[in-house]
Amino acid sequence: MAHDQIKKPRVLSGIQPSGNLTIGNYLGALKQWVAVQQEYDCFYCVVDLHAITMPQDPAELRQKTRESAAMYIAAGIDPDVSTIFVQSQIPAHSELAWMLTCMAPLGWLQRMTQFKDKSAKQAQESIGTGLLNYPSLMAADILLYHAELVPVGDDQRQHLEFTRDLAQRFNHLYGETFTLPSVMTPKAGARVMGLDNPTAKMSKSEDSDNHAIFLLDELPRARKKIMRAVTDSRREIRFSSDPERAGINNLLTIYQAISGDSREAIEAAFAGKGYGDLKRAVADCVLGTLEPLQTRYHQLMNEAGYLDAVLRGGREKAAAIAEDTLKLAQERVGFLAAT
Ligand code: AQP
Repeated sequence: MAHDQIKKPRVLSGIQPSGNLTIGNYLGALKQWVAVQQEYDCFYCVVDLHAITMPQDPAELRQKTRESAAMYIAAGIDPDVSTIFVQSQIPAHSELAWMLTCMAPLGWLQRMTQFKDKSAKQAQESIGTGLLNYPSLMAADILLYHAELVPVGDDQRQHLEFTRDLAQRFNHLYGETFTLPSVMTPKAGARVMGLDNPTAKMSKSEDSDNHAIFLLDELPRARKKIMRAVTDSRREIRFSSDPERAGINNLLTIYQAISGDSREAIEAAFAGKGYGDLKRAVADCVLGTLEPLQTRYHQLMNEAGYLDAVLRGGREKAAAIAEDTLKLAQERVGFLAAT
């Protein structure tokens, strides 16, 4: 077999179009996606079915779905190399998710940190059961493509464990069907914290002015947010796991994730300097990332028909694989095939 015909192992990951993408989404997910796209056969989806586990405005959801796909490309995903698609356009995701939901133990789902955090913010009677079943849908996304690797931020590790457990359960009950995926998280930037509250994860749907750097923030605004980031009353610039130093640690981590420098080199570079110097340096490297990304984003949003063509091609390619896996799973479970 010629070298270029050897099948590459597969990668799958996605981001919810539940708001504007943040520097957390970029450092935790997108940057890793770009890094693996030559080595793996990558499938990147905009997970709109996941987004509706929380209330969404329909027009805004449609708009954010397009914007997210465009942001994948602007961040460096090459649609000629990787497959980009919209989750809800492939019904196999919902169909396999139902089968997996039926075999997902309630106790496993109730233990998920994301469910506990997000449900705690709502009145009990208004929590949609989709929020509880979110990990079963995520398992379906991954298992449909026999993905071997799933590049995500730290907050999704638990859902990956759940996916492996559920795949094992299915394989045990019905015979070898699914590939067990491994998680991949970045060395730095796996959990970017809120600038206004560095003990909470930076989230795109958090409703607070100085919380997140959005990838489409105007550059002066992004700089201002960093200069206003919550720190502490000490002076030393060092990486630390002390919760009281979470603000400085977060800024250093963002700097490390973007610069690629070692912790030792960064601490040495900031020795004897003040928090203002650190903030200015973080702002410079964040803006250095945002500027080219925003230019590419606006270019391709202005190119009529381009994004639709990418998503159409992605859907066709992804659907063929997903439908095959779904058919196999349906057969294993005992569904009567249509004739
Ligand atoms: N703060 C973060 N640091 C590092 N990685 C992060 N990710 C999210 N926030 C951070 C990673 O981005 C990918 C997409 O996440 P998602 O949109 O599917 O869901 P999420 O993890 O719940 O992200 P958000 O931004 O917090 O969304 P909302 O506010 O809608 O819940 C994942 O790989 C995630 O780990």
